Amino acid sequence: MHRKNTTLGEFIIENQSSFQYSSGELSKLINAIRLAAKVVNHEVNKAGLVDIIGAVGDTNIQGEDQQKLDVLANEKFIQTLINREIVCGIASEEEDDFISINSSDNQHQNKYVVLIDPLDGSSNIDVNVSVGTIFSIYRRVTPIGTPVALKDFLQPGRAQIAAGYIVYGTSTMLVYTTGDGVNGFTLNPALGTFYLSHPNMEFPETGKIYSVNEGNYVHFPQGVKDYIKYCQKEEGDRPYTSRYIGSLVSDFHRNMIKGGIYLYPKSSIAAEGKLRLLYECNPMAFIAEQAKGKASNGFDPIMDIIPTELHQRVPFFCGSKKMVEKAEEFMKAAK
Ligand code: P6P
Repeated sequence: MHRKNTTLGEFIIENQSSFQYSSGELSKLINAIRLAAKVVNHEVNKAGLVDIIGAVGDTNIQGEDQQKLDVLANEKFIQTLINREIVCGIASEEEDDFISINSSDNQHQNKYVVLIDPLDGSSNIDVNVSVGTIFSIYRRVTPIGTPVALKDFLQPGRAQIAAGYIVYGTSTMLVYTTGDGVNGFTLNPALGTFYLSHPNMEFPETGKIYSVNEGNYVHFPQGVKDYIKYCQKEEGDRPYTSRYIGSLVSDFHRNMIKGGIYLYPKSSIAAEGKLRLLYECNPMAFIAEQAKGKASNGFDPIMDIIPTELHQRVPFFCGSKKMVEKAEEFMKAAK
């Protein structure tokens, strides 16, 4: 059991040896993410005070209006990771293609790639509702010493060596796993230090919260419609409560603490759903499974999907194990 109030820095050092690839580079990588999280947190917390709110007038490859904080968060995480000379490549929701990092003196010697959604839930920025950052870390599969390639990023979620998120909410938390459980650290803004506040986080096996954008109900597949009606039925432990923040990180975080399920299904208006496999669903699925929860596309585990494109989307069902399994039952029955 980890000691509460350990700082994130102490935790990384204390647990480095338990990580099978413990060469110190992963520790440096997590520390780089910690630094970038503090920088972005500072900007998010004062967004209303300076002219940083609002769209920059561009759209990203997703066709979504880029909010200024999206662009800033993207720049801060990329710059911090490049400066630390730990990764050989980065993919981001805000970048059309992956970034190959060839620091002059070490000629592609770094062995990790990072995939990020720098600011998830950005539609919430202008209305002061919590947003988040999601990250996913893999070892490269192409030879060290060569430029990173697309196949280094198109790895199934099972191959992740670490994943986590930062939620910029009433407090700022960094939650991550390296495959040995999930731990949550809360930032003390006065000290700029993350402290272990939520050791060994686990999803309750079931819960009473379902998170889905019911505005899309008429467009959902029959199995999803049937599951939503099941959640609303006066029977047994139901009706459940509907809670949908519009920020995956925030809905996921609340559901992991209280028990619940998050769904972003495919629909007649979103053929494969909205969420991106590589830098949203895979990292959240790694965390979910490490926290004894479950994550699927309604039928099969998210982390078993073999990626084909950098920004591909997948339907996403994630949360308390028994709730995801019940939703999958409805999906299979309606198939
Ligand atoms: P909708 C944010 O853009 C996001 O990717 C998730 O964080 C969030 O859960 C979802 O999209 C909200 O999408 O279509 O319900 O507004």
